[in-house]
Amino acid sequence: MSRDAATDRYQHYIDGAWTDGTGGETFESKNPATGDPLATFERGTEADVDTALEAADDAFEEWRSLSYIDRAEYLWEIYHELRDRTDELGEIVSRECGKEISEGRADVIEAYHMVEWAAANARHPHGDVIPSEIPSKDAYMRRKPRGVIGCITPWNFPVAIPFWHMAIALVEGNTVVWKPAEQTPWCGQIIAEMMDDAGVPDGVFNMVQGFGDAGASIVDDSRVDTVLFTGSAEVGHEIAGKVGGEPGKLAACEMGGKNGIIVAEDADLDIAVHSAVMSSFKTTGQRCVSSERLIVHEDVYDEFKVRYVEAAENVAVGDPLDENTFMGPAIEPEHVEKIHKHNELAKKEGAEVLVDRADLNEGEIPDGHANGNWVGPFVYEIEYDSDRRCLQEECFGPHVALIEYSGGIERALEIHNDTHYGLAGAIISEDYRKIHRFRDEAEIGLAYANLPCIGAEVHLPFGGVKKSGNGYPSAREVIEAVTERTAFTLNNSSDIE
Ligand code: TXE
Repeated sequence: MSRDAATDRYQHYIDGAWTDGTGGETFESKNPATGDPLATFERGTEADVDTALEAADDAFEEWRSLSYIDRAEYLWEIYHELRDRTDELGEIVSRECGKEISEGRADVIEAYHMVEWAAANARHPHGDVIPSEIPSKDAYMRRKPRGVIGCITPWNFPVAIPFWHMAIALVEGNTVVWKPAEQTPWCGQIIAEMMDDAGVPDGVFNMVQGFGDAGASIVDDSRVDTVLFTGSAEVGHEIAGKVGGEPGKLAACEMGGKNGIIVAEDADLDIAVHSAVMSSFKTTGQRCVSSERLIVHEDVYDEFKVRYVEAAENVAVGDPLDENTFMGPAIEPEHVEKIHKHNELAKKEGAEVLVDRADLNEGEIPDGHANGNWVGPFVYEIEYDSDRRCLQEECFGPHVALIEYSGGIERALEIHNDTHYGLAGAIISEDYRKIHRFRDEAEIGLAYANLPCIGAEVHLPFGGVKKSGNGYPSAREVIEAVTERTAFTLNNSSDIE
């Protein structure tokens, strides 16, 4: 049973069993749109992580000895479950992390795309046959699982990102200890129930609920062979630093960005406004690929500004369960405070405010939702200056700067690349030469042209450069982080060398 009926707490899932933690402490998951508690969860400790790691370590040899196809069978079960329950789970995502309902469903859809890709991959060749320098020799590369994978995930894609981490890791023959984000333990609970229902063997998948201290216990343990992390740059850099000092251990960390969209002088402004609105306000700006800098050529600046401002004034903020809502609440009260601080910082640094719905307009908060974490669009124009913190620091909210540029694509790229981050960016242009220069010279891992800068396809790499990424914990590139490579050479002749 997943919930202790006597205490009404949801438990950890360790070694194939639902279990109370050792610490005796609990925490609540809350609905960001109402502030209402949703459920109570055990708070994991170092001792709970230790038990989970022991189970994962013990289960590894047997799990790795199964064929890829047999391991994938468990994931096919989960794939069908995710597909069949998309509407129900999408609503849970929406209720627990405040995403618009369509985005809640999209989170589940992305999860089953990942599971499908990972499970189908079991039927693909694993490794490379490589011609040897000597004709009588065969040479090839084989992949092997690394062992125990520690997965630490954020709240903003509470179903998709865990599967981005875990689906490939499991099919490749690794075992997993996962800590969901403390803001979205209910989604964690449901994923653990699916693993249990699918009959994943004991110890192969383990979930410990809790906070950063439980995450740190996973990172610090020598039984963990790879850490997969998605979250803040602060924590990601700390993890990469710690793991970097341990030979044989790997960390793949995907962090945030200060993403930009370039609107060139030849842009189709319908595409430009649509892309900018989608990239800055969907999921309340709380995506690692959300765009907070719009870099617009002087020839189209005034028209773009008028149209974008009008769109931002009209973005429908409201109950995430209402299909007409474009933008729901922020994740938690502390995050609303953080967003306000970023808005204030921009003002202090000379921003000309164009839209300030941060406190929302009279009557915008839906009935019965007064205690939600509400915050609306904040748009400003500002002269570009590299030293302005508001143009460098990620807000992770509906906070957007308009920057006018003159000159060619070189100037736009110079501004675009002038941040410590390097996750995602887009160009809106009808000129393929500018688009190709952007593709080649933008210092980012995810580049979009004539599209909102928000898409992810699981069979493409997903990750960043500079401060945004250190390895790829997401989508297909996870294979590199969860497998070892053996270069094998066989002598087919009887010659002795
Ligand atoms: O992230 P954290 P938070 C960014 C965004 C946001 C900020 C903070 O800027 O405002 O991060 O979000 C676990 N060792 N992104 O607080 O703290 C933690 O329990 C090991 C970008 O949610 O990094 C959670 O499970 N683990 C991002 C996970 O790390 C630790 C999505 C992420 O938490 C830990 C989310 C530690 N010392 C936030 N401390 C994106 N790329 O989309 C915390 N954790």
